[in-house]
Amino acid sequence: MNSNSILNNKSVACPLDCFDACEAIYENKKCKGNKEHKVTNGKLCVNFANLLKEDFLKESYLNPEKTLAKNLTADQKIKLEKISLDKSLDILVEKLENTEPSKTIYYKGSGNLGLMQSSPKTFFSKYGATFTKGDLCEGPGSNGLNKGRKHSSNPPIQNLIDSEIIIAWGRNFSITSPHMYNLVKDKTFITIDPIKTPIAKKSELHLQINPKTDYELALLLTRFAYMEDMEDEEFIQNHGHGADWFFDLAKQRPVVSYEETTGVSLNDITKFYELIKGKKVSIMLGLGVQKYYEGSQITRVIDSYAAYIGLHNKSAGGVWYIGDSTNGYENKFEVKPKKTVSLPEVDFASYDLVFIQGANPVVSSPNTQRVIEGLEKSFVVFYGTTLNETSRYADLIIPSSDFLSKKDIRISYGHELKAISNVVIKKDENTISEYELTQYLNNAFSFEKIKEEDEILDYYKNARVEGISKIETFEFIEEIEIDNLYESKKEDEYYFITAKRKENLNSQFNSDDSVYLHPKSGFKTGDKVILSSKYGKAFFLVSINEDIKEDCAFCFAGNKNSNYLSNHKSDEEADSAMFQEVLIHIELS
Ligand SMILES: Nc1nc2c(c(=O)[nH]1)N[C@H]1C(S)=C(S)[C@@H](COP(=O)(O)OP(=O)(O)OC[C@H]3O[C@@H](n4cnc5c(=O)[nH]c(N)nc54)[C@H](O)[C@@H]3O)O[C@H]1N2
Ligand SMILES: Nc1nc2c(c(=O)[nH]1)N[C@H]1C(S)=C(S)[C@@H](COP(=O)(O)OP(=O)(O)OC[C@H]3O[C@@H](n4cnc5c(=O)[nH]c(N)nc54)[C@H](O)[C@@H]3O)O[C@H]1N2
Ligand code: SF4
Ligand SMILES: [Mo]
Repeated sequence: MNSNSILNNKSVACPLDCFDACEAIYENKKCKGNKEHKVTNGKLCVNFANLLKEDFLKESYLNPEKTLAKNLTADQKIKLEKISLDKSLDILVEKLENTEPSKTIYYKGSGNLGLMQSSPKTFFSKYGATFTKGDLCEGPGSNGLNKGRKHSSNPPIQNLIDSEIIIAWGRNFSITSPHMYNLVKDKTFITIDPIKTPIAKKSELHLQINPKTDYELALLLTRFAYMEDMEDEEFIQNHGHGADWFFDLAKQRPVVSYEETTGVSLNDITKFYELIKGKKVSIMLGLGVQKYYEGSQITRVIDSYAAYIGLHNKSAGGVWYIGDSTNGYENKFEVKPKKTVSLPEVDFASYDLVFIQGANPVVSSPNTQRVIEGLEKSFVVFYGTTLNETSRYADLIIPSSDFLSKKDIRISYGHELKAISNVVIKKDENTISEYELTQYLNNAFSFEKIKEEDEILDYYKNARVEGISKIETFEFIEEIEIDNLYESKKEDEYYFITAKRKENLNSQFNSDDSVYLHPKSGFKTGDKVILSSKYGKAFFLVSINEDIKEDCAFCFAGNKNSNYLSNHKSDEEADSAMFQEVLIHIELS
């Protein structure tokens, strides 16, 4: 807990969806990174700077022709109808009153990760709206961790700082958590990734694995761990269930057979053990391993490997993922929605009223064509801080107050420090915060009000959460059933990889819309191509890059066209997206 920030009423939490959850200090009309916040360590990043430059929404609009684009031309602007905030709220209430509640969908994204973003849930649940379940992000992986050890919390940040070797496994560590990386940048790194990412280039060893073969690599590593006498008997005896079964899985195939399927040489596995043997090891696990149908199983195999070599419950090292940041806290926004649908599978067309908060599904959700067709067929309310590709399809646009003018608190999915947000700029009277909107709607429907904002925030500020990463019992995975993409992939098909980019935060800020291919693809930089999959197709400009694995096509997350290709079905267990469970074709356009 960062006690300094509680006293300092000029602190501001970065609201962006990022592991670091930094805290800034607002002084003389400027934000500076808080030096007292251990992870922020006095620095902010390019995305925070982008956020400060945003053209925040200050007006409500009706959009009769659904033509409100991000960069409005003069012509388009004329078609928009500016209305007062009061009018927009009246329309919202009237729409809610005249819609059968279960035909209203409450769709919340992760444009702002402050806890107060959850307050509208309390209204929509009492009202009876359909909610989403699962996510576009970490769902399968969290589910896999939960199945093995009943939680998905990260160890304390000090464990990372005290480790000697850090394995970035399907995680773009230096880009997606730049401040956490800064705390440990002088350690020895190993990277497991099909792409030569910046962290791969800084690593002692890069295992350039074939996509969706991480569970095979984990089994191979388990085999070697046994040969190296590295199993942690103490942990297995005291906390483990099914370690023998798990080891049997690892023994089922000849060791050499893994070389071809994973693309990792046995030589490199030997090097891997030379590096980690006798060392304090951390695994920074990322989204990359689990963007697949069996993402939960894959993650659980990796975590079982980590348990086998004894990374859990130690005073240094451990396994980090997108941690469950709310673990150990009471939920002040507890809701029991009557009806839920899986987030990636939402069919907007089947709702009469769509309420979108803090999200940009036209870019972020899989199967863009399907998303757009759905939005065109229903009445869409967009509640956000900026216009985006989704607000173009909104009938009603309601501006949310920006992060500098509403109170909030962030707890992080990367570490245990909190960041507190105070009101440092007076809010624009034409905007409304999530908390205010909730109270307004509760009032309009004569529902019970939620607690005072300060009371909610004080609870989160003062609550102390400790010892949540301890693993009491560990259930090793005992059975694996995974369909390999390499078995269905035809010669002329590509794996489709997407990963985050330094200069943008998911769909926020400017995107890079190219497709990156290896020189051996035969395409040239500047070629115009059509990428197609079972789910859709789109045009891209090619950029040739040696860092991409040969049979992979790579796009940065936030690319405006990439989700035309992705699979909108849910993964096997977590109602979540599986962006990479797809194979694609490329042709010149
Ligand atoms: N700058 C910046 N930071 C961000 C974000 C951002 O948009 N921009 N987004 C934030 C959000 S919402 C999240 S959830 C986190 C996510 O943070 P990360 O987990 O780091 O997410 P990705 O960038 O998707 O990184 C996934 C990595 O996995 C690799 N990969 C892909 N397929 C496979 C595979 O089959 N096996 C293996 N081993 N690797 C694979 C990719 O090449 C990529 O390097 O980052 C957060 N931080
Ligand atoms: N192909 C592919 N697709 C992906 C990913 C990938 O790796 N590959 N990554 C996925 C991941 S990990 C994630 S987390 C999702 C993220 O996808 P989304 O949940 O759609 O998040 P953002 O793109 O950040 O959407 C942000 C929108 O939220 C609004 N917003 C910002 N701040 C506030 C606020 O304070 N209040 C309100 N009401 N609105 C606000 C802004 O208008 C902004 O346009 O994308 C997913 N999509
Ligand atoms: S590193 Fe992440 S949390 Fe920190 S300022 Fe940048 S976007 Fe915000
Ligand atoms: Mo995410």
